[in-house]
Amino acid sequence: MSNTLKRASKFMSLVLRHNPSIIDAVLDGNGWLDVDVLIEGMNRKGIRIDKDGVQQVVRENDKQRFALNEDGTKIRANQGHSVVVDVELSQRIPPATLYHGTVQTFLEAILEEGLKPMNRQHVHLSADIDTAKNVGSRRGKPIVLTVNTAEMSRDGSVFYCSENGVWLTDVVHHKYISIFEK
Ligand code: HQG
Repeated sequence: MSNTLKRASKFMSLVLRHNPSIIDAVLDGNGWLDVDVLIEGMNRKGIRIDKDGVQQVVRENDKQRFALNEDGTKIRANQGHSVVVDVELSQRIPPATLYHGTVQTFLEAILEEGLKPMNRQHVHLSADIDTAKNVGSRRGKPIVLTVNTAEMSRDGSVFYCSENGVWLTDVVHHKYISIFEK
């Protein structure tokens, strides 16, 4: 993907997950925004993009962060929101273990209070260690935590899997967490 489209993609994450008002837009209850409104708003902010560009971002985004509706007139982020929307996540039984990537700065608090969604709607978990490492390394030297999801499920926790394969849950109590790799 060209650097121009990468920049557009980052801005789309901002609009569709966190701050639609930056282009004077409002997401509907399910997180959708009219593609035309997005394009017009982005162009007003100096980010040149057209319908083909938006479709390319949706197709080629490395983590498949976005989805178009059936007729391609609306777009939303698959997960990662801080704004309150219902992206109709499907409840799923997770693998027995999931992983969370973080960094040393947060470790003490996490081992004491558990994993919290912080600014997002959910705690994000990964099915594989490499993904968790990548998530952690956004902030520094990654630390990978193992989450005992089998036990969490037995104890009544509910898990969702987003369209792009990110596992989500509301909170993770510290008793289900152990350090996989520092
Ligand atoms: C930490 C990216 C202190 C948590 C990634 C994390 C992911 C605590 C940070 C997605 C804590 C929140 C989400 C506690 C959790 N005390 N710190 N009790 N509980 N934390 O960005 O999981 O590229 O909201 O460890 O790939 O890092 O945006 O969550 O470090 O899938 O698509 O608080 O974002 O995807 O940070 O990343 P974030 P995350 P995208």
